[in-house]
This record gives sequence, C-alpha cells and structure tokens, in this order.
Amino acid sequence: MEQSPSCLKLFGSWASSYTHRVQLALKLKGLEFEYVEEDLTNKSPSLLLYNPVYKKVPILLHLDRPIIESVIILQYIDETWTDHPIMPIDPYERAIARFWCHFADDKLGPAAGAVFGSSGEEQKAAVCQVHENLKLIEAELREGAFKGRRFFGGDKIGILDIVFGCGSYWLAVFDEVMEVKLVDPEAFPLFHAWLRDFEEQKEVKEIIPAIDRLLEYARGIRQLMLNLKDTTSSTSTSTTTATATTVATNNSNNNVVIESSTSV
Ligand SMILES: N[C@@H](CCC(=O)N[C@@H](CS)C(=O)NCC(=O)O)C(=O)O
Repeated sequence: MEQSPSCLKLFGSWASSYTHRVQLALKLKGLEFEYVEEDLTNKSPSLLLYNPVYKKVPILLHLDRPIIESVIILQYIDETWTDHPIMPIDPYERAIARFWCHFADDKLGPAAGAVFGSSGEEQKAAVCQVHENLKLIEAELREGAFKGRRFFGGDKIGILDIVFGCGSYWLAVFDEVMEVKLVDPEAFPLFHAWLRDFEEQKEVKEIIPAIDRLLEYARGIRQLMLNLKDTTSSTSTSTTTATATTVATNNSNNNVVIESSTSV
C-alpha cells in the first residue's frame, strides 16, 4: 500500500519502549510517519480521543483511524505493508511468536517493573522473578522454539525481537540504577548475546535513546518514588508530592516502569 508521511501519525513518548516497538517496525518497513511526542502527565485531547479506554501511547493513526496497543499495531503494520515481513509465514510459528509477545507483556515486563518499584527483600524476590522469566527464554533459545537462530524471527529481526528487544535495554538501566544484575551473561549467555546483537542493528541504534538520558530519567523516577514513600505518612500537599503521586500512579500500572521495562 502506498503511504505518505501525512497518512501515518504516531503518538508516543520518548522513553516508552512500547513506542519504540512501533517506531522500529515502521523503520524496518521503510515507512515515513509524523511523530507526536505526548506529555503523559498532561495528555493531549487527541490522545484521550483516540485511546479513551486505556489513555496510553503508542497510538498509530493511519488515514485518520487510530490503532492502539503496541503488539496489535505491529501486526497491523505487517498486514498492511507486507514487504519486509516481521511476522512468520507459518501459522504455528505465528502462534508461537504471539505467545511469547504475550509473555513479554504479561510476565517479563511486570517482573522487571517490580524490581524498579521495590527495595530490600521485596526487590530480591522481584530480581528472582526476572531471572525465572529469562531462564524460560534462555531454554527456548538453547533447546526450544528458537534454537540455532540468530534472531527470534530467524535471520532477520521479527516481531518477537522487536517486543523483547525494545524493553530489554531497560534491564541494563535498572542494573545500574538499582545495583542489581538482571541479564547476567554467564547465566543467560544466549539471551545476552542476542540482546547485544539486536542493539547493534542500525535501525535499533537509531531508535533507542542514549543510555545517559535513560539513566537520568530512571534515576529521577526512582527518586520521586522514594520521596513518595517518605511522604505517604505525612499530610503534605506539596508540588513534589503531587508530582510523585502522578508518577507512582503510572508505576503501579507498570506504565512508566514498564515503559521502562517495556515500559518493559
Ligand atoms: N499495553 C500497552 C501499554 C502502553 C503503555 O503502558 N504506555 C505507557 C507509556 S510506556 C503510557 O502511555 N502510560 C500513560 C498512563 O498510563 O497514564 C501497549 O502495549 O501499547
């Protein structure tokens, strides 16, 4: 299908890994689009109009019709522009890819978000949970569905690479900010090698924000969360508390964090 920048508009947020998924898919397909940066603490009327149910980004507008939910958007893009496919051809392979996309959002992302949102013993348990999830992926790379492949999609980046990859770079950010070790190369050598390879791809490099910017962002949110914990027992109504509450509200929905993990 022919397209011009004006027929594709993406509403996103710069640190949102869900947004990065869509940006990467559009780039891999060679599609031009207009990008609209949303302030998630002050959502635009357009965002609320196009995604009244979840009120989240990303939203892809194609010929003025909104498509929401990043994995659904990826599939829409692939079905609409069939060059450079990101979904497998075989129905069984498609089912497997969809299953692991679901796993990324249902298990891995929330587990990583929990590491960021906790401390002490609670955080140790959350780190274990991330490791359990990574073990499952490592096993699939070693002996299972993805054995012997360079990427989850085969020789080229596919939907699952996009979904796992846009988010997994947050794990390194969490390692540094939280002083944990989530993607240990010795424990998860295949996943670790895949992630390095993914991050080296030209299109990926063009999309993932600079690590320093992500670190600063993550540190800021973490500080707000700690401030909030300190102030929950007081009746302060300061601006800081109000801001922290906004962020924490997002975090409790795994939004900012999972935007982090995955927004993860
Ligand atoms: N399941 C959604 C998640 C999207 C999401 O959580 N977006 C976050 C940014 S990363 C958001 O818009 N948060 C705003 C809010 O929850 O208020 C997807 O895959 O698109």
